[in-house]
Amino acid sequence: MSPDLSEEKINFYRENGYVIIEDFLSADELEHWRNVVARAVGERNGLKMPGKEVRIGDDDGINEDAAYFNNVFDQLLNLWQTNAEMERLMVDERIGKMAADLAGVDGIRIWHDQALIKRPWANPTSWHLDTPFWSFSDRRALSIWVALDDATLENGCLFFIPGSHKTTTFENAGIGKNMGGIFEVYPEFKQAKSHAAVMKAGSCSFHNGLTIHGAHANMTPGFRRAMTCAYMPDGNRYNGTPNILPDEYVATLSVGDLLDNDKQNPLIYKR
Ligand SMILES: O=C(O)CCC(=O)C(=O)O
Ligand SMILES: [Fe+2]
Repeated sequence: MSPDLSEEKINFYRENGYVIIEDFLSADELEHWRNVVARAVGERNGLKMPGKEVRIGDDDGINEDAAYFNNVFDQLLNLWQTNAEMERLMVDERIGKMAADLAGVDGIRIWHDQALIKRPWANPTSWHLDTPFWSFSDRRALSIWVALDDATLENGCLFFIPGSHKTTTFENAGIGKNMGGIFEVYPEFKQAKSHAAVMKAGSCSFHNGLTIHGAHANMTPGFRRAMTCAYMPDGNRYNGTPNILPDEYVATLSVGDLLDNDKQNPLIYKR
């Protein structure tokens, strides 16, 4: 893994709101990431995130929408908090530097990591924005998405609407059943052409949290595994949305407070 991004990659990201880095991981690194993800996910016994008693598939029976969402992907958050090997992968300063260079910021904190595993025949991930879900509001926030399997048109690769990050706001459509719901929020993109982020295993993409993105259904009997991490530029303040913050931490926060708790949001890179 090299932390140095070319000027061309950075410019592409700024212009389009996403960029693909081919061969981000070497073959050995990919093997290690796959093993760590498998171990970290296995240890959870279906627990989605530390601090909240929600298990994968728990709410399947509640209604049809929950059952649909549960078959978009298995989503396990903040694996870095429950697995030491995952923590080592996620706090890697080299990745922090890449994120900081792309975002054009001086410091990067982990917002949350997540393994996103599309099972065989999984539902599509409807078009959405990320940042509006989060507890801070920063147009520069971004995520890395590392392909642990080849991400193909058949098994559910990501798609982006190039340039959408420049004008979207913090209004969102949920990741529900309506694949194109976001285009009712942003009708100016109804005619936009999407870009399919087909990637080999070990490659990654970075995307701005305000870039409209989604993913295909998995039309194959194989898995489409991804390890992702969302990043908050250092210096952000609480906007009143609890998102994934533990209840005890939220109870101590007022709107406008600095989000600088290293146990929850470690600073992984500082210029
Ligand atoms: O992997 C997917 O299907 C969706 C990923 C996504 O929305 C994200 O990483 O922000
Ligand atoms: Fe997303």
